[in-house]
Amino acid sequence: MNQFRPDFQDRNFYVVAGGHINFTYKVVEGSASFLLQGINTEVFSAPEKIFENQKTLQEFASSASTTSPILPQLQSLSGDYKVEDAASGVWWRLADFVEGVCSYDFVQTPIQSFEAARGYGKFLASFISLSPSRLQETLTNFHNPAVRFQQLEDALLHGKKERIAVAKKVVGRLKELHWVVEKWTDFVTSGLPLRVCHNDTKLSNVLLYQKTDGLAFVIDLDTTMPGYVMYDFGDMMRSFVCPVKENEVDLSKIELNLENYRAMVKGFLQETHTFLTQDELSSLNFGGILLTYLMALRFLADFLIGDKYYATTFENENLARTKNQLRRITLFLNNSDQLESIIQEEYHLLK
Ligand code: GN1
Ligand code: MG
Repeated sequence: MNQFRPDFQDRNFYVVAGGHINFTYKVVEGSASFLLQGINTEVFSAPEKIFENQKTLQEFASSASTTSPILPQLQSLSGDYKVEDAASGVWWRLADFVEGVCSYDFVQTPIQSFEAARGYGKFLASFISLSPSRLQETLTNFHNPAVRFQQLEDALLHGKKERIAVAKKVVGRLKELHWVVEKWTDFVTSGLPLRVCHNDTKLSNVLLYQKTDGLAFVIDLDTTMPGYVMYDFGDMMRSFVCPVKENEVDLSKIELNLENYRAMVKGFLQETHTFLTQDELSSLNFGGILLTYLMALRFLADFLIGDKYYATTFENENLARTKNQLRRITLFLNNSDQLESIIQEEYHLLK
């Protein structure tokens, strides 16, 4: 903290829980408070790329005419957006702590869905004229389902025997869904444009004002890199549309809330309809299936190798997360016509 701000006598640190990957603290200095975050370098083996991207995005946002919803990071005393602690190898970043905002694990009202989706739409819109090639790939093959499927195959070969036995049925279902990998290949080879994507558009990465549920900021730019619009729409669909947490074990509680879905589509398209191509528009719902499938593959592979990536708080949590994602996929597939019509209806209202 002293390398971001001059030494302060009465500084207090509080742990902020939430993300699966990085570690976050609220730091209070008298009447000022900050959000201090340490990057997990086991996941991000080249953290410098995150900071280069942050700088590129922040500089672009401050010079562009469209306002970006990103939460700016603060410079250290040496003028960087980071402080590297050589002893522990941890890279730190700091932002102002915004009072009166919060994030949610699942959508409670259509307004939250609309506002959060508007945030991610605004994010895409605000970087639409920044060439994606200006950004570094912070994690390679992050949303590549062929690679994620292979990671599951590897986990089935080298993972924990007793866990592989417990997950047999779930593995079978994931293999049945392998067509998602082929469909992804068709989409990306058909010439979808690369965009500056956020790539981690779960609900909790948007801050909303507590009192009004209005959009405040889009956070967590660790995975902002070149991608397809279907990734950002898809991860929203995965996390916004079923009103339960992603580790809910009671699958009967996982339902599709079409009102929240429509609000999400409305909010997202309001900000993006001017530039989305027809191909992008027709890829959106597939994005929901793709991103949910990716997470199912990743949670299960992690379960099989012993929970090395995603922090867990109860036994077999990563298996529960996988089953939860599979239930969502079934709902998306069973309601695909309706989901598609909602996109078309909302798009035509704006055109
Ligand atoms: C991780 O960093 P966090 O907790 O927002 C993951 C995402 C997953 C998400 C599932 C770098 O996000 O891809 O969708 O968990 N981020 C990384 O909750 O792997
Ligand atoms: Mg993240």
